[in-house]
Amino acid sequence: MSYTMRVLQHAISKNPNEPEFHQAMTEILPTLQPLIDEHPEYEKASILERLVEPERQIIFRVPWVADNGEIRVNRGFRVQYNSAIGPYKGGIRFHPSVNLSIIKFLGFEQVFKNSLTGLPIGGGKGGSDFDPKGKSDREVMSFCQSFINELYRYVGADQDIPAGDIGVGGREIGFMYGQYKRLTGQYEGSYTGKGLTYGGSLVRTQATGYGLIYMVENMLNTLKTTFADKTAVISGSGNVAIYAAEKAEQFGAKVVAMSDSNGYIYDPQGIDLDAVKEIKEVRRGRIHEYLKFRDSAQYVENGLIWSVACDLALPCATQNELLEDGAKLLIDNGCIVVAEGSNMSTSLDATHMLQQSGVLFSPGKAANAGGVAVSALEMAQNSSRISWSFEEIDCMLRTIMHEIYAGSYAAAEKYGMKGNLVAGANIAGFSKVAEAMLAQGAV
Ligand code: NDP
Ligand code: 2IT
Repeated sequence: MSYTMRVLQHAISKNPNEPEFHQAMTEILPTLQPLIDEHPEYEKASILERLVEPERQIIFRVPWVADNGEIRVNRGFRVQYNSAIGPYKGGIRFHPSVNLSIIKFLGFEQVFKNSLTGLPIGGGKGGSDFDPKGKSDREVMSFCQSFINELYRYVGADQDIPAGDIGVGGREIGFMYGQYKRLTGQYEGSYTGKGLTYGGSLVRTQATGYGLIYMVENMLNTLKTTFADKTAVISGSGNVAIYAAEKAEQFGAKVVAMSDSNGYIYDPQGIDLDAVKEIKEVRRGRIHEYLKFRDSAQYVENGLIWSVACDLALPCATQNELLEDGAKLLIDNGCIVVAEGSNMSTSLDATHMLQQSGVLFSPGKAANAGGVAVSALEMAQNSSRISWSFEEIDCMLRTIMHEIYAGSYAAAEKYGMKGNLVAGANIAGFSKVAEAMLAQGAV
C-alpha cells in the first residue's frame, strides 16, 4: 500500500467518530502521492504522520450567565494544527453543530490554505457549540468573555491569531479582543477582523467573498469567457455570501438565488443586496424577509438551492452543502464553474461528478483563501503600526488570488492532472509546509 494510503488508514482508525476530519484527509492525502514519489525524504522524516496530528488540541469549559440569571455551559475548542511556516492562524466558529471533528477538519484544511496564500501563517481553528442565534448582545458578550478567560493563555500576536467564521463576525471579535486586552494588558494584533477604529483592516469584511470572485475571474479566463451575461447562485447569506454577491454583480453577473438554513430566495431580476444586508447585517433576521422587499422574488422553504439553473454555483454556507443530487442538477442545467466559498462545501462524490462532467471546480482552500490572506495583511499593518488604503489591499488580494489559481493550476498540470484544481491546490499548499517541516527537524 502506498505511503499516503497507509497514513490515511491509520489516521482514520486512530480518530474514530470524526467523519468530517476523515473526509478532509481522504480528499487531501491521496492527491499528494506524486509529490511524495518525487521526495522519498518526506516518508523517511514521517512528514505525513506529523501533518495529520495537530500540534496541540485545547478543549475547555465555557460557563456564562444568561439574561434570566441562569448559568449555561458550552464547550470551547482551539486546535493548533501546524506552525511550520508561521504562527497558528484561523477562525473561530460558533454554531451548535461544532465538535472536535469539525474543528479538526477546518484546522487541517487551514494549514494548506494558509500556505497557498504565500504569506507566513501556520494553521489552526477554534470554536464552540454556542449558538449566537436569538441571544442578546449582553449574552453574546458574556459568552465571548468567558471563552477568552480560558483561551487567552494560548493565543497571541506571534503565537496564535483567531478570526471570524460561522457565527463570529465583528461583534464577537470585538468582545473577544476587548477581553483579551483586559487580561493581558497587550494592545497587539492578536485577533483579525477587528473593527476599523481599533486596528482592523480595510477590505477584511469583504475579503473572502471578493477573493472568491477573483478566483472565479481566473477560472472564467481559462474557459475563455467573462462574468458578462452569467447567472450565479450563491448559497448562504452571511459574510462570505454577501460580499461574493456584491463583487459578482460589480463584475456583471446576475445573482438570482441566496439562502439561509431555512430556505432559499429566488429573484429572477437579480438579488437586491441592500435588502439582504439590511436583513442579515442590521436586523440579524431570516432570508424569507426578502419577500417584503421585492415582489419579483419567491421563497422556497427547505428547498435545494442547486435546483435553480445557473452558470456559476458558489456554495458559501457550510460543509457538505453540495451533494450528488445538487451536483447532478447543476450539471444538467449547464453550470460551468463551481467555486467553494465555504470550507469543504462539496462531498467527495459530488466533487468527482462535477470534475468528470467537465465543470471547472475550485476547492475552498484555494477559492476562499482571500479572507485569511487579508487577515495576514491586517497582522502586517498592526505590527508595523500603519494602515493601507482600500484600493491597495484590494489590489493585493486580487494578486494573491491570481497567484493561488496559477500555482494550483501549474501544480496539477506538472503532475499530469491538468484542470484538477483540487489536486493542484493540495500539492502546492503541501509543498512549502513539508519543506519547512523537514528543515526544522523532528518537531
Ligand atoms: P456566517 O455566519 O456569516 O454565515 C453563514 C451562512 O451559512 C448563513 O447564511 C447561515 O444560515 C448558513 N449556514 C450556516 N450553517 C448552516 C447549516 N448547517 N446549514 C445551512 N446553512 C447554514 O459565516 P461566514 O459567511 O463567515 O462563513 C460561511 C462559510 O465560509 C463557512 O464554511 C466558513 O468556514 C467559510 N469561510 C469563512 C471565512 C470568513 O472570512 N468569514 C473565510 C473562509 C471561509 P443561518 O443563519 O440560517 O445559520
Ligand atoms: O476559514 C477561514 O479561512 C476563515 N474563517 C478565516 C480565517 C482567518 O484567520 O482570517
